[in-house]
Parts: sequence; structure tokens; C-alpha cells
Amino acid sequence: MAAFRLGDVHVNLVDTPGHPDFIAEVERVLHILDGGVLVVSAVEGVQPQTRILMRALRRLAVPTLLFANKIDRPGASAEGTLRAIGQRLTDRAVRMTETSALGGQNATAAALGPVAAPFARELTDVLSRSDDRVLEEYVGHNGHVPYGRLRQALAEQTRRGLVHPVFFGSARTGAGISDLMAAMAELLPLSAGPSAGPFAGTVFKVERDQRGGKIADVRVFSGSLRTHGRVRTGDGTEGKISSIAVFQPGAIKRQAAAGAGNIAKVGTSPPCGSARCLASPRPPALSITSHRPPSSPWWLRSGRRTSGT
Ligand SMILES: Nc1nc2c(ncn2[C@@H]2O[C@H](COP(=O)(O)OP(=O)(O)OP(=O)(O)O)[C@@H](O)[C@H]2O)c(=O)[nH]1
Ligand SMILES: [Mg+2]
Repeated sequence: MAAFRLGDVHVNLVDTPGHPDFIAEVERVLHILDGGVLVVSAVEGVQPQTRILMRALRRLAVPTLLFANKIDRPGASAEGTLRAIGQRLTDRAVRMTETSALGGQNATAAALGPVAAPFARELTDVLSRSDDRVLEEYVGHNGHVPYGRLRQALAEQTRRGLVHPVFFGSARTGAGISDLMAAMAELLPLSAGPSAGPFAGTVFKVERDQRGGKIADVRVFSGSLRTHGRVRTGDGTEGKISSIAVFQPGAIKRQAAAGAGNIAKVGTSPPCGSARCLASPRPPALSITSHRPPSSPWWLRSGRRTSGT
């Protein structure tokens, strides 16, 4: 897990294993996400576990970007990867970056934009499949929907899980990474639960701390948790919160409280034994906002990252 900032957006990243043996554990994490980045290899393409993860993300309606990694590696192919994505993952993928010099250290990936006419056509084509208004505007504007309008429809449909933007790049050389990160802020939903009011959160993992005590990893959707506050720690058992540490950029910080949007490591007495502790499910009405004003704080992608590079 890690936290970082993208402008005024606070991002909590939860990395999950791509191996199918861990799928049950991964699914528990998928429930707490606001959005996902499914990583595939631009060399190996779509692997069986990638399909399992994509199915789970779609079933749970997690808005998901696709990242085709390793464009620096010999054998990397943008066309091959896009074909595999189209055939084996989704027919609603839309390519967001152009690439050059694939297969070597100098491989580049750059965001497509308004000057790329085929890109605008592809966006129009994919977006109009789920939104008749885009088609109407296409006809009304003689085949040229304004780029800003396409981008807005792209964000809207990505947040509803109707399209999956595809980015290329290399974690090794850094190519394409800034475009992927910018897209996380632009296209994935922000969570906007209030910090006032009753607590709602989910324990998505329970692990041992250095002293052998149990620590619960909690995503707070709304309200807050405070040290010494009373909580339910299991099947009806009442307990007390003994410690809270919140993921902040660069560090996990001990804090007196964790509020909406935080991911926190929470110690309780008696210990939180299972994911049912602190039981208070994600409130559906608060889970995702479908619309993000450009400069409002957003919390997360709580890790929308899954899968096998
Ligand atoms: N050439 C190249 N190698 C990469 C790149 N990204 C990751 N790798 C290598 O790929 C291997 C797997 O990387 P990981 O980051 O462990 O992949 P992962 O998807 O997290 O794997 P799991 O957690 O096991 O699912 C490592 O040897 C990395 O060094 C890349 O962009 N280019
Ligand atoms: Mg990994």
C-alpha cells in the first residue's frame, strides 16, 4: 500500500498480486476500490489471470484503466496487445497513448490528444455505443464532436465502467507513466463521503504487527474512527480502538483519528479477528461520485491496481 498526491488529489494505492492463487484475497480488496488500474504486459499480453481479474472488476463495477507495461522489452507490441485486450478482455477498450521504438530503452509513449484525428474518431465510435447523445452530436457537428465534449463523455463512461482507456508505458524507464497518473485523477472517480456523521468503513485485511498483535487495514468511507473510541470488534463484541496509523505520502503516520477517504491501520482491544470487525458496510449512496469538479479533493484510487506484469 502507498499514498501519493496528484495535484490536489490524494491517492491511496493498494497493490495486489496477479497470481490466481490469491484471487480470494484480491477480491476482498476490490470491494474497497474507487477505481482500478489493471496491468498487463505489452510482451506477454492478456494472461488467464488477467481475464479473471477483469471479470471480477467488472462484476464489482470498479471503473478500470488498463496499463500495458514493459514497452521497453524486446517483443513488445502495441497492436498485438490491443488485439488481445479486444478479444479477451473487453470490446470497450480505447487506446489513449501512441507509442514508438517499442522493444528498447528508447521506447516512448505519449498521450493522444485533439490533433490526432483517428483518436477522435475512435473515441466517438466507442463512446457513442453507450451514449446516444454522442452519436447525435456527431451527426449534428458533421462528424466532428468537440474534443472537450469527447473527453467529458470519456470520463463519465470510464467512471461508470462502460469504457476502459488503455495506456502504454514502461515501469522500468518511466515512459508513459505521467500520462497514466494524470488519467487516474482525470478519469477515475473520487470518493466524497463526509467525515462528519456515522462511521462507515470496511476491513479488507487483518495482519500481525511486529509484536504479534492484530492490526486491521480499514478503508474509511464516511465518518471517522478515533483512538479510545468504542467499536464492534467481532461478533457482537465491543472493543476500543488502541491505535490508528494513516497512509500519507511517503509514510504511515500515527494519528488520533482516521476520516473519510483514509486507509488506516487500526489496532483494537480486544483484537479485531476478522474482516467482519468494525462491521459497517460501504454505503452504496456514498461510494462513488460520478462527477468530479476539477479541483476538489478526491481520495482515491484505493488501489486500483491489479495484476500481472
Ligand atoms: N523490462 C521491464 N521489466 C519490467 C517492467 N516492469 C516490471 N518489470 C519486471 O517484471 C518482473 C515482475 O515485476 P513485478 O513488479 O513483480 O510484477 P507484478 O505484476 O507486481 O507481479 P505479481 O505481484 O507477482 O503479480 C520484475 O522482474 C520486474 O523487474 C518494465 O516496464 N520493463
Ligand atoms: Mg506485484
